[in-house]
Amino acid sequence: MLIGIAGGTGSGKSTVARAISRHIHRRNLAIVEQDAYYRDQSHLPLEERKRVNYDHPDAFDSDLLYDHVCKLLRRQPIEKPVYSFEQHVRLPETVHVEARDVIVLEGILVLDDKRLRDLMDIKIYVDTDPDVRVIRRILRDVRYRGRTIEAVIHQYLTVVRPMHLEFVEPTKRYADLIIPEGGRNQVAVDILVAKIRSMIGRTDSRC
Ligand code: UZR
Ligand code: MG
Repeated sequence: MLIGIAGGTGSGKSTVARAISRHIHRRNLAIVEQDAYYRDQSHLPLEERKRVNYDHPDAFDSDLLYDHVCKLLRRQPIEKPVYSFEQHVRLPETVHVEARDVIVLEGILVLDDKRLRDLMDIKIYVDTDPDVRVIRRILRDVRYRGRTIEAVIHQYLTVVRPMHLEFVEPTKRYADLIIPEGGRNQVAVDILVAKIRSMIGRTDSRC
């Protein structure tokens, strides 16, 4: 089965995915991050790479992501790309991911692609207030993605926010479930875990 988890930057998508994975055995669950499928920008000089719009659906290699999700659902392993947020490039190494009963696909725009939506058994939108999201985003990008506070705020106001309103937020309408506050919402995580447990072992083929 495929579970899609969408939501704005800093909403807690990865945290929900990790919270689920703590309760489901590793042999039954694999997590795929849409972030890993950012297009390689190595053909551009570094200064230009920084100006690419990474919050637009075109920033992702959607065909490769769709192909990999299909492979996993067909019980074939994939080599998941590794993306560098510092360099804005796809790194030479990959991560081997084995097919599992449950595939969790998380990322800002996973509900934007109709092909992916049609494969999903459960569509989730993590809905967290924008002030909380932007604070989390500043802390994360400064700590882990080598940015300055000024750069994060500038990018947020000029690109991240408008793209969120245009492309991310509208996909909420496709969600089966809207989870407020992400991974700290223990009730939502418990309900999802119970649902997933009840579906493990079920097989069908869609692609
Ligand atoms: P999440 N992103 C970068 O900052 N640099 C890149 O090279 C690629 C992506 C950001 C992207 C988006 N936007 O808001 C965020 N910008 O990663 C999505 N600007 O990741 O959902 O984990 O926040
Ligand atoms: Mg994340």
